Amino acid sequence: ELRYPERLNAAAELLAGTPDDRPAFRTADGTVWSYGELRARVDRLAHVLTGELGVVPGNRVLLRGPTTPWLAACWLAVLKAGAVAVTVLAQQRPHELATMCEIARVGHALCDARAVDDLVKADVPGLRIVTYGDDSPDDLLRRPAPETPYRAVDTAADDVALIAFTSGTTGRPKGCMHLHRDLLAIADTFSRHVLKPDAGDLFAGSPPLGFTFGLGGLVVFPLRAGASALLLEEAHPRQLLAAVSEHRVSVLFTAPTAYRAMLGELDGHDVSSLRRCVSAGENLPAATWHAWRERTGVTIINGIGATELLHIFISAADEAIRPGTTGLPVPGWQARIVGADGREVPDGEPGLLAVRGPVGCRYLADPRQREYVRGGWNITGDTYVREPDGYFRYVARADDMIISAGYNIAGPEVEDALLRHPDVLEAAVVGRPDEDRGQIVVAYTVLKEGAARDSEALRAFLKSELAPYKCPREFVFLDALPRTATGKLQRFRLRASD
Ligand code: 3SK
Repeated sequence: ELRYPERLNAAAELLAGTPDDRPAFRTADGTVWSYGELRARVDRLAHVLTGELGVVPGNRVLLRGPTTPWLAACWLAVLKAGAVAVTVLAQQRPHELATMCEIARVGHALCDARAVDDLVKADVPGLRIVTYGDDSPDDLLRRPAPETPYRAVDTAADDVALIAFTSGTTGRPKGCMHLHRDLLAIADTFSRHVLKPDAGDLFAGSPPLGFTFGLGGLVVFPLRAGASALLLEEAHPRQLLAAVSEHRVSVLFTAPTAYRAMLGELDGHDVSSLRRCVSAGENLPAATWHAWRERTGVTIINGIGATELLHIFISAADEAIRPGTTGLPVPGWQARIVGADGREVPDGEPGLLAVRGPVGCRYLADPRQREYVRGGWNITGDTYVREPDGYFRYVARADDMIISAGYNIAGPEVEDALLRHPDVLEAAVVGRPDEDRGQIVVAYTVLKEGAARDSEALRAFLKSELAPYKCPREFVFLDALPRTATGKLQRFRLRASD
């Protein structure tokens, strides 16, 4: 069991201990911030926040900008000052920002000057916006402040440190409150026991810091291990590969789609520095896992996480990996499969994934809390099976099961089969209402460059891979699949497009 002192400031903890001259953050253009420089900059920012800006413990401060060391430093400074960081994504539009500011009662915003227009358009009453990075005299980073160390506010381990928003794949955003101790707990469970980083590691990845997958993988885990992170403003698959080769990245965080896209671009890139590749955000098909291992020699660490639970709670590494499954509960976490009545279902049968551990879901003023937390267990909304050997295998999002002519069909199983076809780059399979069968299976695919749009060939291929009732009745070819700002597939948009 994890034990933390009653008084705890997560930012102070993450910044403590590593020698001043060790590298903390790097950027693609070769800039390096040492731990000493990071500490000094965080302290300056914390002085500005609590001095000139009048931020007091408990105030909510919105952070918005591309993934840069300054954004990470602002996040640490907000926590060090005892305030609550409210993280959002650079892609979120004015009305979404306005809703999140209203829900979280945000009073201040620290915003990269390049991302400020939409925040201004959000027109949030009483919001004080301070920009950084425009080199103007009132640039946050040029404001006068003492150069002296800033003494971290004496927060309780149970004080809220972070409000992270999740919109799921649709609906009004939900603010998830996370405590100072939660931020250390994700490092002391998943990172410590599965990732096992050391001080020599260089982390990089595509998820932004406004998504807790990125905040954990690119800030919390490297700092907790005294390691460093390469923070990339642009992290599409091609840029990720270039960064891995050029900077010798050893720990990579990204999503299954990016691993598939990188497979098509590996030639000419030296990825021999990669030691750990983490995949989350969506289910990782076994075909992608095998293809990546064949080409790079690295076994991807699959994982399932949630904004509600901050980071990954089921995963496996090294010889414990079973491709096609997500893995086992991360040490410190418990997981089981339950029916709609909350009772455990036998191994091998699908049901709802229920988990509990050191971090729990705490929605900010949202009645959906009652649906997510039932009887002390967090119900993530995923349908899973626990195999007799204890491994957890993803089936579908609970509301994405297709029922056709009385058969239960998991869209992801059909997608996995499609992804085994050499021409298919991406696939999404949904149910479309049908008078006779209730629903029919429809496959949306994105083909690899140059491949012919041949639905008969795909149909014939699937017939050799799947029981006939699972085979799609219709195929639709798209240039790209609809995704959320965090990269999650929006199946509801495909269903609505019929
Ligand atoms: O939402 C997710 O998929 C996720 C995955 C890993 C870590 C954190 C999150 C929110």
